[in-house]
Amino acid sequence: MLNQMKTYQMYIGGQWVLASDNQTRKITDPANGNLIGVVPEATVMEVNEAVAAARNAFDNTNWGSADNALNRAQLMMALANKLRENAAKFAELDTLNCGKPLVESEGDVADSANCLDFFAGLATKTMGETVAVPMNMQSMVVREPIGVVAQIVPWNYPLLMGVWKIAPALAAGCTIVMKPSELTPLSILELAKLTEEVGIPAGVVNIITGIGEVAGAALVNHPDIDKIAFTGGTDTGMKVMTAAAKGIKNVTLELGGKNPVVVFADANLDKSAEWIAFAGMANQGQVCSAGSRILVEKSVYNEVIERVAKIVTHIKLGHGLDEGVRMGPVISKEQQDKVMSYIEKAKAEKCRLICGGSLPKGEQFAKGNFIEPTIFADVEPHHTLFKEEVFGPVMSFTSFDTEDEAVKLANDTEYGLAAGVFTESVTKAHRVVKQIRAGIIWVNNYHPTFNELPWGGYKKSGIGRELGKYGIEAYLETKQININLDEGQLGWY
Ligand code: TXE
Repeated sequence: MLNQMKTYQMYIGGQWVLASDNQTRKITDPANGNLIGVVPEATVMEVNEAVAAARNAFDNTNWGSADNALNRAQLMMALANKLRENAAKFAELDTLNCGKPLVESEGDVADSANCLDFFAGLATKTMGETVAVPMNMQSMVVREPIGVVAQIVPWNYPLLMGVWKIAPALAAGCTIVMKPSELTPLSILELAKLTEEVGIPAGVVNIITGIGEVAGAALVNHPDIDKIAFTGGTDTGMKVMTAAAKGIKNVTLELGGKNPVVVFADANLDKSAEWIAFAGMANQGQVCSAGSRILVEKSVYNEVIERVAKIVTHIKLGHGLDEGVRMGPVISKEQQDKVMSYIEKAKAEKCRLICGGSLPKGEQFAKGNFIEPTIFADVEPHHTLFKEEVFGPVMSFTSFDTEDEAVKLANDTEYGLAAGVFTESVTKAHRVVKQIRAGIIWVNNYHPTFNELPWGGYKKSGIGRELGKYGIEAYLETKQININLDEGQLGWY
């Protein structure tokens, strides 16, 4: 058990540093408000230093060269193994810092280590092509690392979202300046220590801690950044994309979702109900792919609500480190207020409250940002709850009559990240999957994802894909080379 509050430093150019003005930020446990760490609050000066260190490592060392690919792969596998050796510490730290149940953090740490191994495998498999062209030319296409990348990650998966970005960038041969969320920087700072221990060279991975409006904005606007990778809220994503546009920078965005889960009457309800509850309530609903809009065929509508509500009302709420807890607090008081304002709005708009809807009572919840897992029924497309991402433990239920109506409701959103379909009919499942405009679709399950597969959204859910072979693409440039095989003159002038 980590019970000692630690003071952290940022990692820039292989050095552990404080902010130049010595400003710090207190990091607290969202379950009880306890102080768990103090981190520097970066100024623009440290952002500039971190970018300079990354630029130097990219421009003046062989880190990104093809000669070094095997070394990069080996370093990444060493990092994966170090992470596994320290898995218990990392899981506990993420639970303390962001509130999620320990079983979820343990899964995140295991996924993070596997993600490093997966991309280590790709580090030595960057391949171009030769292309048959006219004019007696030998033409080829080669792939090269994109350069210095700015990576900005949110607080809902502090370690995993960081590794999803660090791993493909390292494999491609890029150098990195990462800014974790100001709310959850601890596990990424601990990971930086491991990068140092395994011998990833100074300047390749740089971590700055600070707020979005200062450190994040300075980073994405920095002229020496070649690419920005961002995961976070849609409004912030727009700002990041604006900065990318001003600098003509390559950008990938992983933003929000208002993800539909379509439940047909022929679904196996014994098996489906738990997946549906998990879709909406995992990680306190603070998941970009959370299945928060449950669309149910009318003949089983009440039965599905009843079954899911029964599961949800029995979720054990508490500190994520406590035995059996499956729901912790939301990340902050601000997030708690935001979620509660959505609950109040749903009540005011006359959505039917099935369960939850309040802050839980009891001494153990008094100092944390807990919210009762909440379900509303009879939520219509014009209701706020149907349209806006809540990012909290709140699910809405809506009924439909026909398959066409189900597809229409599923696509009635500005987002397109994920969706679920529950049916025992394989043909129906395929028909519906084909028509839903989303980047990830689960059939008869929800949430499992794999390092081998692309992750990202349609519509306002983002641009580009992380993970899989698609994930490394985001960190590679493409170069056309034409070699003249003709010995003669050009003969143009
Ligand atoms: O996220 P922000 P917030 C959604 C969710 C949530 C809402 C707001 O709906 O309620 O976003 O959360 C950095 N330039 N998601 O405000 O601000 C910031 O420091 C550069 C969905 O906490 O998007 C942090 O590191 N960077 C999401 C990161 O952006 C800036 C996960 C994300 O924070 C910046 C989290 C700026 N101007 C929230 N301003 C998902 N897709 O999973 C902030 N940041």
